[in-house]
Amino acid sequence: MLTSKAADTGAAIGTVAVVGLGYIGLPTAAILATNGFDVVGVDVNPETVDAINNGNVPFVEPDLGIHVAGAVSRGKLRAQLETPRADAYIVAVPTPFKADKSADMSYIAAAARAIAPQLEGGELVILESTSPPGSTRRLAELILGLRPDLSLDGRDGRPAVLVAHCPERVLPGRIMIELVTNDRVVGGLTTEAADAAAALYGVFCKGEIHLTDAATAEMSKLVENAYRDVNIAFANELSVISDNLDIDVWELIRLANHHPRVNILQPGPGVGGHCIAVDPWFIVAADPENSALIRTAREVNDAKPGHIVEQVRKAVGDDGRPVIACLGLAFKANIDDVRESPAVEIVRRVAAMHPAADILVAAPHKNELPPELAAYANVRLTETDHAVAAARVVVLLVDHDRFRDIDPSSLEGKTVIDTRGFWR
Ligand code: SAJ
Repeated sequence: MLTSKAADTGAAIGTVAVVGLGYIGLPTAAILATNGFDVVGVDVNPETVDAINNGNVPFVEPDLGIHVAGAVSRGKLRAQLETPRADAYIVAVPTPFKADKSADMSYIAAAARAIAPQLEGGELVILESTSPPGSTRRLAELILGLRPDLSLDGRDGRPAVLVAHCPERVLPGRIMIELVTNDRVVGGLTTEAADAAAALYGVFCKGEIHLTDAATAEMSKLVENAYRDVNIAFANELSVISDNLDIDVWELIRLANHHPRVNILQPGPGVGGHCIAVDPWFIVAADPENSALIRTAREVNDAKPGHIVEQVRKAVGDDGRPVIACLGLAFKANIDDVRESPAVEIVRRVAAMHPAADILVAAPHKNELPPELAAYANVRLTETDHAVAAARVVVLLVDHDRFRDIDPSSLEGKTVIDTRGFWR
């Protein structure tokens, strides 16, 4: 495998358009602007565009606000609804899954349709969105279908558009650090495209940049997240077995991890977020017959919220009007992202199961309930201390730092369901 640190060639690119200003696109736009590029961020949401142009970040991510505010005030970053002409395009739009768990490629297709008319030849188009194998080639085919005057390699005298995949690998909550420090995998449809993309990332990425073909780069991202999903599923399966055997799973894992070659992850209420809970399905969809382990891990993790709901049902018992505190909604600690969050799913199912209950939700990073919970009259967003004080059953769903302030004595006499081993 080739390794590139060719940061200098990134200088050929002046303007970068980042299409999709979400959890990945906006940090990438901000870091490029901080490193001297003229960056135009594109998003379909006018509120996102307005927020960014005012120097604000429409979601919680440490240190991102400083980068965005600084870049906007220096005139290096602006946001708009229309896709502009640029030297390089980075596509960071969502790839949700459809009802059959296959990838919804419509956002990528829309980005391709918006980019195609702007191209003159010589541009670099990078797909960052996590995508099933073959997606980068499909993106290129879409563009070239609309622009038969262009090519991927300059053959037949048609100017080349360089197309590559560079999957993001940053951890929410540490995005601004990991954008710089993580290694990156860059897969080109041509070696020229891979080199050009590596040069662009090399401007701000201090990790190694590993070059490969586009399909391998696509698969490597999916495999990383499937690897983690399988390992979390192992921990979650252990937690259910341990509950049935009346064993403390946290103690069990702590002891097992003293073995030099064992490193079991932590059980929780389930696996959320838009990555680990989604990406493994793209592998399953690509080869259903040979992905039994990956599919089963997804099923084990998706079943974990049901196990917690059952614990709540037992804790409530025959109390006709229970007060239940649910602490946290995000898919993990110290962020506000509730996409695929098992915490939201658990609260929703508890609300449906106990219509007469008073369900007090404490979510320190949110000032309103997500729509799927706002629909329930028995669910209210409230202060953490009030929720804990009023409830008989306390369900810890997310290990936010804020919950460390809860006075342990306020939990006395209550049934505590600690899905994260937070109070061990
Ligand atoms: N979780 C557990 N137990 C654990 C670790 C995690 O239950 O021991 C749960 C979390 O609570 C959360 C879910 O798993 O609900 C996912 O959290 P995470 O911290 O493992 O990962 P993400 O989704 O925030 O970010 C992942 C990262 N991928 C890997 O670590 C392989 C990140 O590097 C990727 O960039 C990101 O997915 C992505 O965008 O794909």
